[in-house]
Amino acid sequence: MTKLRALIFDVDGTLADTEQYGHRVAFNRAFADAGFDWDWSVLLYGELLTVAGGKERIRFYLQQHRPDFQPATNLDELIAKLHKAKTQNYQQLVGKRSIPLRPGVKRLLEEAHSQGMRLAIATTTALTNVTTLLKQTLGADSPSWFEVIAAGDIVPAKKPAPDIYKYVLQTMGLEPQECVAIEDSYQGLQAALKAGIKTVVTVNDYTRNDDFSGAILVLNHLGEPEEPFTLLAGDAGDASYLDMVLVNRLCDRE
Ligand code: XBP
Ligand code: MG
Repeated sequence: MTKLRALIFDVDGTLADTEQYGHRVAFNRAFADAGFDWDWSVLLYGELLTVAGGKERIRFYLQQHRPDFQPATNLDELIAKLHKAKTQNYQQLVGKRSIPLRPGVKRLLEEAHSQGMRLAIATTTALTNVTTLLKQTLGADSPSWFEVIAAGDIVPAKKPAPDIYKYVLQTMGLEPQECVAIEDSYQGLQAALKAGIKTVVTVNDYTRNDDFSGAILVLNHLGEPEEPFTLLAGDAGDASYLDMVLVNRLCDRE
């Protein structure tokens, strides 16, 4: 039996549905402002999400969908410029409080924080995107609830590589079996599993058909007392929402 010492959260798609309503919209605005007619539809963005990281995603799009595109300047510089503009657009969108947290996220984070549970974030997106979302949804001091916010280019290999999770474990001085991760996608699950961390998955519209083999629990969302989750895989006992009692129970399982 291993004692739970930390909860590690993914951000995009897990804390909030930021992909469809935040990142995708921010990319499209950056493209239009730069004079490109590239429009990432909701459907196309689902395909592009197989590549984690905004800069990596733009490069993948050009290779797959605009093979004849000839940049006027250096391609790396163009991608960096577009991504910078996209990050600014994203800040504006999230700053307007237009993207709410998913069911159960605020409740679970507040419960964990009030119990003194160690918390961390392991995400592919830029640090500034994470802190803006946290402040807007959980309050100005909420970034300080997290001992480590591991984000963006802090590790060279993004999810599904395990590097971002290994970075969190190393920084916090924890063994993987002492932690539980919360993820929403195949790429995120693979990253956590390859780091040896038990993972709860909450699916969303972009990820509900992903392969979640190896997850300890798969839910439609974390659930609330008045809004029970739907169990998609795993054993949640008689629970109808994910609270610290259930997370501790999951961690105990070998
Ligand atoms: C989600 C991602 C990110 C964002 C874009 O990361 O794949 O690439 O879509 O972020 P996670 P940037 O689920 O790990 O939070 O443009 O800032 O790279
Ligand atoms: Mg995610």
